Parts: sequence; structure tokens; C-alpha cells
Amino acid sequence: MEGALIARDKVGVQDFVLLDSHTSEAAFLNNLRKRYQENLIYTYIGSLLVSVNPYQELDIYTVTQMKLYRGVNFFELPPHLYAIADNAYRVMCNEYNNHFILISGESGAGKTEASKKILQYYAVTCPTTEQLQTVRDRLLLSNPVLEAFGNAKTLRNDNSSRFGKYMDIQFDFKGAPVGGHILSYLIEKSRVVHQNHGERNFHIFYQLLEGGDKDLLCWLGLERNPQKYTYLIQGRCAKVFSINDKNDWKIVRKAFSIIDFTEKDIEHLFGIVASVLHLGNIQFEEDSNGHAIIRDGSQIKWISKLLGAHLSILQEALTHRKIEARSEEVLSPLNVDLAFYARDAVAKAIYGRTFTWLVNKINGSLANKVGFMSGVLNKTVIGLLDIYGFEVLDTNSFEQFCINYCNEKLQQLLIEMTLKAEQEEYELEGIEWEPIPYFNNKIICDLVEQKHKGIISILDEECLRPGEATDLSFLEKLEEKVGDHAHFVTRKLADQKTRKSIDWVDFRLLHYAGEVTYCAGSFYLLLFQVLCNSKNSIMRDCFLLSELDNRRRPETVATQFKNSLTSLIEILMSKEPSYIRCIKPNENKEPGKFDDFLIRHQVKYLGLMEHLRVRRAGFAYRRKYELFLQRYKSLCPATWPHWHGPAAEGVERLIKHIGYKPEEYKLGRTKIFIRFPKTLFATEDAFEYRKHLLSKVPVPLRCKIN
Ligand code: AOV
Ligand code: MG
Repeated sequence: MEGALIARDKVGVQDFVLLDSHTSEAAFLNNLRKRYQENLIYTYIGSLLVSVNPYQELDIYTVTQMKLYRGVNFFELPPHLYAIADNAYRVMCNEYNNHFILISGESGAGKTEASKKILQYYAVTCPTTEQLQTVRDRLLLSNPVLEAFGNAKTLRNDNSSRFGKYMDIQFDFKGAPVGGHILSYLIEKSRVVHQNHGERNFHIFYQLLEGGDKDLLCWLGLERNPQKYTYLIQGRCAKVFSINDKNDWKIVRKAFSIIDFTEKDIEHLFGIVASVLHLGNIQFEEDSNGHAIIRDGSQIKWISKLLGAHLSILQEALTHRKIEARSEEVLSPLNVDLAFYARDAVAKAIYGRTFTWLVNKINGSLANKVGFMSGVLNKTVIGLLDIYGFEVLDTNSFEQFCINYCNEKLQQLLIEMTLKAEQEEYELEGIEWEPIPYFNNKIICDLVEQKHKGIISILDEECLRPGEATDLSFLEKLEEKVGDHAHFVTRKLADQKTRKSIDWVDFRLLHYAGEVTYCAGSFYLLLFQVLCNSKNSIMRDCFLLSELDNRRRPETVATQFKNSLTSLIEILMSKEPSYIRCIKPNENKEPGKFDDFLIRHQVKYLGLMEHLRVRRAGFAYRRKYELFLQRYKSLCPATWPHWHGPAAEGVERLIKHIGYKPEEYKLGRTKIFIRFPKTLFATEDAFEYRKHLLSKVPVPLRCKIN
């Protein structure tokens, strides 16, 4: 007994709900630290999983471990990602409903690793057939391809996701994965042309140079040395200790063949990647009229060859812009600064659109052909959400604004679906309840997205005044319209408060996860027409001619992003949630280092204490009387095989018969609420036992009644 106590004390408790002491932050951190020091990186708060990045390979993701978690009740084994994955899967199979697993946390906290491990879990443990092997392989191999093109080394994370990803895994009625679909969100295009010190461009550039064979590089007109390319050297860290570009290249090449890319696709794709590098090396100089001309024609020749675009048109397009004069289009020469700006805008547009093409291509190969062919329609999905985490850089641009806004939205979803929904439900069901206060970040979401009054609307309005609006006029509008908002720091106040002045081109927001100063920037696109006529088929798909005819004013990127997030939230709200909250233990990517200050901050803004308080005072499980009775009626002679009265009374008889104690449950208006998971598990085991008795199938070992 004593041994058990000591052991428990050393490794802490595996569910924060079971902490003996009152729910103080210190006790919470203590427990997290104890466990982390024993390499126990997972801890529950009820059914929510808290994960602390170990920054080292742990022996807990083996096939043996996966099999251990398959089909086992949540709390019977130590906390694990696999338990969350398995629970969602089992409920999906039993109740034929859709699920999602929301993985959140700041940059470097372990979201992408978690989502990959969950996908592997399904790939290994779900039933499959020979025919479905390909689907399984494609699901798994879509990851290295998307990471090559969408991830990069940042200061915070050597493999940082620079796009948001939501992936549906589709299952047939037998629970076999039969297909998938990916939605991607706003890739950070600015990285293509600029990287901060200590950061890299997207992995694919380095993989190609390091791993591509001689013939390929020769065909693309590339040299192996990344130092030769302007777009690859700004961060001054082309080589990263933890990354093996050569090896990753091999994996990506293999993945392409499994995901069904033709040799032509691959040729065109790398033609584009190489063209971006050539574009970056184009230099401009001034002619005698002060107009930009290209200094050396060699890069543009390569681009012309690789993109199949006419050399002289390409040249003209890089040094001129089209203006409309008296309903006529005329070419106006650019000065050198504008030509550089246009060159970078083109590189970003090409890369961004190629990324979208890539996602569509992968979706084509993940489409559920098996179910379709055999007439077995896929029944249900489990969605995995892995987005870019909240980040604060030295200079935060529009892209950080979008990333952090996205994190606000997901935090809001979590609050809506847990803290708020849970407390409202108790009230609605007439369950006695002492409300638990929490910070609702809706106020920040509104500041960003509210119609007419929010930052995005203000940005849109400014974009409607081309020629007149400037960064400065945008900032003045912000001051005027949201200057007195509690989460918008006006320049005056910021100066007094922090004694750190904000530049005239900056504005500052108080996000749920911390304060961020943004630098307002602008956006601008050229060279469209040349690319529509490109002979490179990917480029043609990416720059549709029909878009040119579209005279409607296009939506701004911010509004597009806002709309795509709104539909993402709708997709998620229609499914049953599971949550994984990832915590970053230190800023140095160091194993075993538990930085109290950093972790306390995350525990605070993630709202984990509030979550724990609601969980401790609340109920782990609830079901409508009808559903509960339907499932467990065989456990009581009065309700089996039929109960003719009101379902609530049937449930009362049933639980009296199986011996629920008064502290274990509460009866609401339409639902039964069960306080502890163990009560439900005992009922579930009894149900399984009874089912086997009735069907005369041998009883499996775990289904015994205690
Ligand atoms: P993120 O997805 O949350 O950041 P990652 O999942 O990429 O973070 O994790 C960052 C790094 O931490 C990984 O490259 C691994 O080295 C390490 N790591 C994370 N989880 C584990 C684990 N379970 N076991 C071992 N190492 C791990 V970002 O995409 O930047 O928001 O935008
Ligand atoms: Mg990531």
C-alpha cells in the first residue's frame, strides 16, 4: 500500500480531476512537472488530454502500444494520444456519428507530431483489406509531401507548419479507412521571398538541392549550393542540425509515386520550384530613363524554359505594369524598386497557388474510390485539425495576424463547446450548479472580425480606396474605430505603459495568449496574364484565364481567410469533439527542461484551470434518457425487452436495479448525468457481458463483472 502511494506521489496523478488538494495552479503545475520528469508527457483533465512536448523520442508509440490501447476503456491505461484516438473511433463505430480531434497549442508545442501519430494509429489498428492498403499508404504519405512544401525551420520550431491543415479520414461501415480529404488554410507565402534571421525557406527547396540527382539539377539549371540563391540565404542557416534534407528528399520522391503523381506532374512541379529560385536571383538596374531593366538574362531564360512562357513577354511583364487609360490597356515601365517588388509578388503567387494545386492533387488521390466502386458508401469521418500555433515574432506581419486570429477562433470554439456549453447545459437541465468564471475571448474575435466595426472590415474598406489608402491611413482608421477597445492598445497608451514606443506603422493587440505588435503591410499582384498562357500545365491550372475576365472586385485575403475559418468552425461544430492541448516546455527545444514560467503562462491562457474546475464539479458523461435506456435496458428485468413508460422513469428503474449510488449521478430534464467515468465503464462492461450471454458467444476476458 505504501509502495503504491510513493509511486503515485512520484509520478503524480494521471487525471488532474483526481488531484487530492484543491484545484490550485501550484498543485496543477506540480503534477505536470512530476510526470514530465518521469517522461510521462500525457495527463488527462477528464476526457481532455494535456500533452507536454518531450523533445526526445519516447518508446511509447510502438505497434505493441497501439494494440494495447485498441478497444480499451479510456481510464484503464495510462493517458495517451492513442486513447483519445481510439475513443473517438469507437464512439464513431457504435453511434455512427462524425468526430474531430482538435489539437491546439503554441508554435513548437507538438501539434503536428500528435496529428501524425494519430493518423499512424488508425493506419495500424483499423481493419483493412489489400485493396485498402493503397488508401492507407496515401493517407500516411500525404504528410511528407505537404510538410516539404508547407513546413519550414523557424526560430520556434525546426519543422514549423506554415499552413493550417484539416484532414478528414473517411471510414466505411466496417470501420476501415477508405479515403481522406484535406482542407488547407493560408500558407505563409512571404517566406518564399524573405526569411528572418535563423529561419529557412520551405523545406522543399533545400531537399531538391541537397537530394536531387545531378541530371535533374542540370535540367533545372540549378546548382547544388543553396548559398547561390537569394531566396535561400536571408536567414543565414541553410543547414539545420536536426534536419536531413537528403533523406527527406528520398521520402518525398517515393511519396509522389504512391500518391499517383505522373512523371510529367513531377517534372512540372520541380520546374516551378526551380523557377522560384531563378526568379529570386533576377537583378534589375536602371536604364537612362530611370526604368528597370533586367541585369543578366540567364535566369529569365531558365524560367522561360521551365514554365514554358515566352521570353520577351516574361521580360516585359517583369519590368512593366498594365494600366487602364481611356478603356485601353497600356504598358507602363516600372522603376527598380517596383520591379523587385513585382518579382517577389510573382514568386509568392506562384508558390502559393502551386501549394493549393498540390493539396487538390493529393485530395484526388485520397478520394474514396474503393467505397464508390463497390457501392459501399463511406459512413463517417474523423477530422484531425493541426494548424499553425500562436506566435509572436520580432516583426509580426499580416500573416502572423491571420495565424493568431485563427488561434483565437479555435480557442473560442473550445470555450463554446466546453466551458460555456457545459455550464449552460447544467442550467438548462435543472442541475444545481455554482457557475465557474472564465475568460471568454469572444471579445477579441469580435475585434478582428465584426462586420463594419472589426479590423478586417476596416482593412477591406481601405482596400476599396486604391491609390488613396496607405498603411498610415489604415492605422488612423483603426485608432478611430477600435482605439478604445480593451484589447487594442493605442500608440499613446502603449508608450506610457511599456515605455516601448510603437512605430507609426504598427498596431498592437492583446490576444488571449499574449500581446503582439503587428506591422501593417500591403499586397499587390502582377504578371498574371503570362502565367495563364504558360505551357507548364500546373501553372495553367493555377492561373485560370477566366479569372482575368472577372470584373468583380476580388475579396481581400483577410476576408477570404475569415470566411474559410467560419466554414471550418461550422464543419467542426457539426461533429463530436475530442481535445488535445499541447504545451511547449521550454524555448530551447531541450529534452527534460520544465520551464515553470513558460508553462504557467500556457496553462493560464489555455484555460486549463477553468476546465479542471468545471470537470471536477461536473459530470464526466451524459446521455439523453432514450439513448441510455436503449443501450442498457437489457440490464434490468423491468426495462427488458421493452419499457412502455416515459424514458426518464425507465432509466430511474434501471439505475436503481444496477445499484448506482446517489453521489454517482444526477437526473436532469432530458438527460442522465454520470459523475465518474468508472461508473459508466462498469455499466458498459455489464452490458457487454449480458450481450455475449444473450448471443451465446464466448465472453472475452475483459468483460467480467466485478
Ligand atoms: P507544432 O506543430 O505544435 O508547432 P511540432 O509537432 O512540429 O510542433 O513539434 C515540434 C518538435 O518537437 C518536433 O519536430 C519534434 O522534434 C518535437 N516533438 C513534438 N512532439 C513530440 C513527441 N511526442 N515525441 C518526440 N518529439 C516530439 V507549429 O507547426 O510551429 O505551431 O506552427
Ligand atoms: Mg505544426
